[in-house]
Amino acid sequence: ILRSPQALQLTLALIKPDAVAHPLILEAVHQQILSNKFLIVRMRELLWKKEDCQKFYREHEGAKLESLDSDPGRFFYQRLVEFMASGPIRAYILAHKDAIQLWRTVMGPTRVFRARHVAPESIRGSFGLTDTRNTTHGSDSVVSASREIAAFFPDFSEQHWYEKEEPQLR
Ligand code: RTP
Ligand code: MG
Repeated sequence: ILRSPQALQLTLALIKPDAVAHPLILEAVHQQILSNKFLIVRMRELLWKKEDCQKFYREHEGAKLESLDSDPGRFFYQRLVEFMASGPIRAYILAHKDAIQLWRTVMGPTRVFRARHVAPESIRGSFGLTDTRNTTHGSDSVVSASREIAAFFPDFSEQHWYEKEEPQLR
């Protein structure tokens, strides 16, 4: 296998508490990862601390915590943080050609009614409950993928992985 970011891009995928809580849905999402031929580079299950969750989404959205109350675009922020810290989540580092875009396509649109309408076979179209409880997360760019991977896997070195580690399908 040719090992380079061009051939094999990395992304961070999360399975959110709504899906981890339901064994059949958790298994179905995991099967989507396998059937789309992602390499599972790392995987862990954890209960997210609320502070880490706030930090993750604050950086992600580029919004300051203090300004959230006055920003109507962020009305769901508090709800999202409470939800993401409400139960176990599963984090993956996934590798594939164009992994970031592929995983977002496999997830489907963020909003549940849109997902059911335009991508009923997608993960969110199949299992999404609400716009907040929408089963999965995926990085949206190379820059956010690096930051998000570091947030969940602080010991992981991209460079080491590309140069030294044998890819394994797990
Ligand atoms: P994600 O970051 O989770 O992969 O999804 P995304 O890019 O498609 O969505 P984004 O706009 O970045 O929003 C991040 C997460 O916020 C929750 N959300 N809730 N109206 C709502 O209640 C609402 N809108 C967004 C979702 O859980 C979304 O995944
Ligand atoms: Mg996003």
